[in-house]
Amino acid sequence: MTVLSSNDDDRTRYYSVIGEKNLTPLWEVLHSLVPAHPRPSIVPAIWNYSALRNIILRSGSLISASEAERRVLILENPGVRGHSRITQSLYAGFQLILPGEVAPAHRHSQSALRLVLDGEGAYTAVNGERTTMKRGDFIITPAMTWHDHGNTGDEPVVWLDGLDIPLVQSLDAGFAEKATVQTQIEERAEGEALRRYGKNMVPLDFFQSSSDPTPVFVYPYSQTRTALLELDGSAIDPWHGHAFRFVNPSTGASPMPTIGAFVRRLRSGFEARPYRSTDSAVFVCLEGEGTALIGEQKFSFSRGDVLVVPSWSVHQFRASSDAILFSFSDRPVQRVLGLWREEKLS
Ligand code: 1HN
Repeated sequence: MTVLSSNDDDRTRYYSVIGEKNLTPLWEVLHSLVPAHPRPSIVPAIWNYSALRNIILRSGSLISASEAERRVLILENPGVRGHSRITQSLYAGFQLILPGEVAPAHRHSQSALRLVLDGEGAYTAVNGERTTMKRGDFIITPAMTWHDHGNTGDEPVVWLDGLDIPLVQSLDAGFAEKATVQTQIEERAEGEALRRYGKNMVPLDFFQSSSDPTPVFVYPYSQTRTALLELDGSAIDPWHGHAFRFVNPSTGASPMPTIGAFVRRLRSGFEARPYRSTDSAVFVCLEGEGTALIGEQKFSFSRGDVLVVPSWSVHQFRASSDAILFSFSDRPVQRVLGLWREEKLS
C-alpha cells in the first residue's frame, strides 16, 4: 500500500472498527503510558487534625465500631476522589474507637500500619499479642495476621491507618476473612515481641527472608523519640534532618515488604534542602510545627496533621519549632523492583 496518511474521518472510522474487536491504537496513548517522568494523578494535600478532631469524634454517635467493623474516615486524595486512596498505591484512614468498644478480629492480605494520634487506653492485638497504644506509637499488622482492637480506657482514641490496599487491588491479590471470635485470646503477655526481637538481637535459631514482616509489631514512640533526641549534636542530613528508617531487626528490610516507614526530627529553624523521590509519601506531624513547600504549594503543619507529597514532586520542609515527622510510602516495593529514584537538590 502507498497510503502514508489518512484524514481524521478515516481514523475515527478505523478506531470504531477495531474498537469492536477490543483493540485500540497505541499511538493515541503512547506518551501517557510511558511518560518522560512520573505524572501523578494524586496532588499535594494536607488534613489539619485540630480542625478535624471534632468531626472525627462525631462519627462515634453515628455508628458503633462493631457495626462498622472499623469506624474509619478515609483520607481521599483530592486528585483522585472516589478511589479510597491517599497516594496511588496507599490507603489512609482516621480510625476512632470509643471507650468499651471492640473492632472485631479479622485478617487480610493487605498490610496495615497504625500511627496513634490522640487519646489513651486502646490496644491492638496482632496474632495473639496485645500492645497498648500510646500517642506516636507505630504498630504494624502484616499481611494475613489476625488483628483486633479495643478501648479499655475512658477516652476516645484516634489513630491513622495506612494500608497497601490500592497496590494489592492493582494486583488482584486480596483475600480477607473474619475470625470466629470478636477478640483474640491472648497467647503471649504484652511486650513479648519486644523482649524477644526488639533489643538488637533475635532468638538464636530465628531466621527470616527479606520479604518476611518483622516479628516486632510495635515501635514505641518513647524509643523512637529518645533515639531522635540522642542525635542532637551529631551530623544533620541537609535533606532529611536527623532521620531514621524503621527496620525489621532480623533482616534490616522494611517492617513490612510493601510499606516503608521513616521518622525525622527537624530542629527549630532548620530548613531542609529541596528533595524528590519516586515514592509518593504520607507525612504525619507528631510534634512541633513548620511549613512544607510541595511543588509550588506551601502548607503550614502542626501536631497531628497529615500531608501528602506526590511522586517526583520537589519538596522542602522548614521547622518553626522542633518538629518530629513520621512518614510512610511504597519505597520498599519500588526498591526491590528497581524503580526507585531520588534527587537531592541544592
Ligand atoms: C482494617 O483491617 C483496619 O484493622 C483498618 O483497623 C482499616 C481498611 C480496609 C480494610 C481493612 C483495621 C481497614 C482495614
